[in-house]
Amino acid sequence: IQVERILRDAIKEDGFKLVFQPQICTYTGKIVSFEALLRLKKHFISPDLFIQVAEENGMIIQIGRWVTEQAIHQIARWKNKGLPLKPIAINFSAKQLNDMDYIKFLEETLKESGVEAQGLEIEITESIFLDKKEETIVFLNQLKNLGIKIALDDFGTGYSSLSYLTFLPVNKIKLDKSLCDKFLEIENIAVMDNIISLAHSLNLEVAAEGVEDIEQYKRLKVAGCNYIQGYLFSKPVEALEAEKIYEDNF
Ligand code: G
Ligand code: G
Ligand code: MN
Ligand code: NA
Repeated sequence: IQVERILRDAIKEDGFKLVFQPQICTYTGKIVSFEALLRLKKHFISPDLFIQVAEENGMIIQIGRWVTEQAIHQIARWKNKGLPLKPIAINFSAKQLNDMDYIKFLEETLKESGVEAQGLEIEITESIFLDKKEETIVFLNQLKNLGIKIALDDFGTGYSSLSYLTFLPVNKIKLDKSLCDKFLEIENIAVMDNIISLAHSLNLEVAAEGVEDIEQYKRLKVAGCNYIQGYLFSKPVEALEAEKIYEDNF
């Protein structure tokens, strides 16, 4: 109930902010994109908790639109400063499928902001296929037709089989931190190699999340992992700091 009140206030009083974590290309060592992560300005409540509450009480619809709009505005600001386009990825909760006009809202916000669809990426998790498989595929195809890239987040934590990847309209998988950590153990390297080759054979790009360790990074690179994201390179940072990293990273 308390979290609910905090969220309600945050919606009314501009109490949210986005922080940005860079994703690095293992081949060039350069930043290719950022993931936007939601924070409460005035409270140290974990997003894991407040997102869950927002999903349960339906506030995620409004919050999800705010995140979408802010991410697009950030892309527009960077674009207007003459910085080269680096997409921003946002997290999309399964509950947001109930937002019937989301696609229209997205299209209009992109248009009003003068941002091309390639500037935005959307991260979904497998849980989105749990109850509404058909609807989800329709939704993902609408995003795809707009030119928005889709990433399957938290890969390796769920129940899904690799065969999912053959029919889902996704462009990228993001290997979950728990999976990447296991790759530090020698006996799991073959598993990592095979997941990455399989993804590549399906024309999917692969990002590794939660990379904190240089050895892990090197192994992921050898395995052909396209991108890494994690504290090794940067934690999620405020927009201005992201912009600084951005400029230093041409
Ligand atoms: O930094 P991290 O603690 O930000 O995020 C914790 C969890 O909250 C992750 O699973 C992340 O995907 C989720 N999350 C962070 N920001 C958002 C958001 O804007 N929307 C949704 N749906 N989930 C988010
Ligand atoms: O959206 P997703 O569920 O993938 O959220 C990513 C989560 O991982 C966020 O909570 C983010 O803050 C966190 N994170 C990003 N990099 C690292 C890292 O290197 N180590 C740890 N422990 N967490 C990370
Ligand atoms: Mn994510
Ligand atoms: Na993840």
